[in-house]
Amino acid sequence: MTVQIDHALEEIRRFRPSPEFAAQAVADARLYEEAAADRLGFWAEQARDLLTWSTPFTQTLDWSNPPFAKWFHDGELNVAYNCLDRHVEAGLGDRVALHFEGEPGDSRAITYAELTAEVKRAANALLALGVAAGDRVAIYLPMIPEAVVAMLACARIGAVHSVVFGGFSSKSLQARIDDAQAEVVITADGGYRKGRAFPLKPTVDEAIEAAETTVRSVLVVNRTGEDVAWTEGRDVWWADQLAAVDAEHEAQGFNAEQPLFILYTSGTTGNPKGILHTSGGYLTQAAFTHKNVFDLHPERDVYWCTADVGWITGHSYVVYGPLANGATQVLYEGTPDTPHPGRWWEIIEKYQVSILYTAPTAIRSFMKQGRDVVHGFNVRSLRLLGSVGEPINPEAWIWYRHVIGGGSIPVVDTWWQTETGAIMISALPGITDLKPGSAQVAIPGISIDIVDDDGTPIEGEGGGLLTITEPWPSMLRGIWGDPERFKETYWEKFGDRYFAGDGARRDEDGDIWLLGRVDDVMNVSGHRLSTAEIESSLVAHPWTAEAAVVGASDETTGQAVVAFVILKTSQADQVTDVVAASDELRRHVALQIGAIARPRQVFIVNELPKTRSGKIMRRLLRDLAEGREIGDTTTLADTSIMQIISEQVK
Ligand code: 6R9
Repeated sequence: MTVQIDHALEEIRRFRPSPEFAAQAVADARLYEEAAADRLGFWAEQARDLLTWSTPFTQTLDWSNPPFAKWFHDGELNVAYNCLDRHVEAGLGDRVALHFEGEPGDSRAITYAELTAEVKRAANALLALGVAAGDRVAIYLPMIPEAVVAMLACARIGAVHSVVFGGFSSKSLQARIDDAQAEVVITADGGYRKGRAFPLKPTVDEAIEAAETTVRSVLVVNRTGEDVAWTEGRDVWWADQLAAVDAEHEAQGFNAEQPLFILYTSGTTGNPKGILHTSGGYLTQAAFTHKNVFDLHPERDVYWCTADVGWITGHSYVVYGPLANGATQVLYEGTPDTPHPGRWWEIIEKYQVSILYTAPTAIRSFMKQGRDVVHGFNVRSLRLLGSVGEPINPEAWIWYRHVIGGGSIPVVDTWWQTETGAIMISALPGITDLKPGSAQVAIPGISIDIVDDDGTPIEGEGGGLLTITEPWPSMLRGIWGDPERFKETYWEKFGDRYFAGDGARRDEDGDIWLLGRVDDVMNVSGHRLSTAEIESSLVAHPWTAEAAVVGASDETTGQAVVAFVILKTSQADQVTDVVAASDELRRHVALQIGAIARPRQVFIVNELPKTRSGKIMRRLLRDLAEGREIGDTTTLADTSIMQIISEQVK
């Protein structure tokens, strides 16, 4: 039997690139032709054009032992040299690399020359602590410049960093230290979040205490100045250690397949997976997509990606892509609403940010507040907007373009994963006609296919499973220490192609629409319904700011759609009768996509359960909708949320 995901939501709005934008665009439509004519030749050319190699490669791809790929593997390069020294050597040392904005309002500009000098010292500091190429270093820091410095210092000496998000618990940190056997940890006394200093060092102490791995050294950045406990012989202040070592460090080339980092991503079941990325291919695709998808003009743009370096988006689009391209960017430590709800727009005005890359969850929370908050600031410096992390509802896309973008600038929705390392599906601004809600097209050199459960490509517009049919430069090279799990998770289902775990469909123009995680697909009376379309329909109602839908078991239909909806602040006061409101929203969905998708129940709530990177955790809502005990909530940003929602739903 072939099972497909049904689709019904139509979106007909289209936005042509303006002639002015197209005339100055970095991307060129010929990229698609070149990649189609000679895919490997295309990537080899990008690797040579965008990066500096200490030993040129002669072979592009070695796929003799699938699914273990090697890209450019007889070449050598130094990733940190590519992100730093070569820009200074090219006379760009005075260009600002980072405009750092601390949450309490402290700020500093760091040029490429300064960042290079700092990374050289940090590299020497790590060497002095006995860190050698291939060793793993755990990084547990707030969003401060030292996080970028620490990552690049590891890269510079061929050590493998494992960045652990500063909001994770000591238990998560301990598990990651042990899995990678990291013997050195880089942390800070603390950081600032939501108007308060929060401690980090005690969490590290606890994690090390519980860990099986013996952590030799802990480098501690002084950020908040709070008192910290100190283990003599193990703990060292970052500033002291950097001051004590030589200022000069010459970057040595490493093999293109030298491991660069491990980043843990939580699967739906089992332990988090340590996703392994290597050097040459990763940096090639990060730099290529950063330049072309964001239309980067490094000499005049100010770029801001709001992701934390603890996520893949922070790795590829705060650290490696932008710095390899010599970009000037904003690095912000805190939350969007501290000390006031317009903080982001204030930062954009202050630094004249021209490119903004953020997540739908943030856009929807601004939609909830209303446009007045944005209109208090001048954000007219923006000329390109990007989205990542979840499907962006067409209505949120329109809001982003109109309210933030002033109605005329491109919005690019970028689909990719921790595992893919860099953007895989996105419009290219200036070339692609934009469609709100669709991630649109595979980037040049990437081969995407949508198939049914048997792996048969889907003809027409039906929804199916998203797969990647050819190896790509920034693909994960494996799961740290677990090659079997790597094969099982991503390759076993179809044998010869990568299974992403997302539902997707292609429309009549060939544009790709992401439908949500396959695990979240609902089966109502034999129809497979995706979460994304019903959620987008709910968000298209003028009352709604945000929505999550799940399938709950149902005696007559197998599963029934249950929706959880957050109303816009401006509406919340007016909607007093929740029963009538929920009827109205149910009717709206039935009208927009059909009776089959009509939610059995719509609950009006104030919050939705989200991961720390802002993705909705539907699994927990399913538990609630089916009256089960709520499952594991440890990855929630706020673990009390489910309690609050349960009470509201009662
Ligand atoms: C970069 C990142 C990956 C999962 C992915 C998909 C979802 C990311 C998306 C998107 C629809 C987009 N996702 N971008 N869904 N449209 N533009 O988020 O990596 O944290 O590993 O998550 O996120 O479900 O499979 P990661």
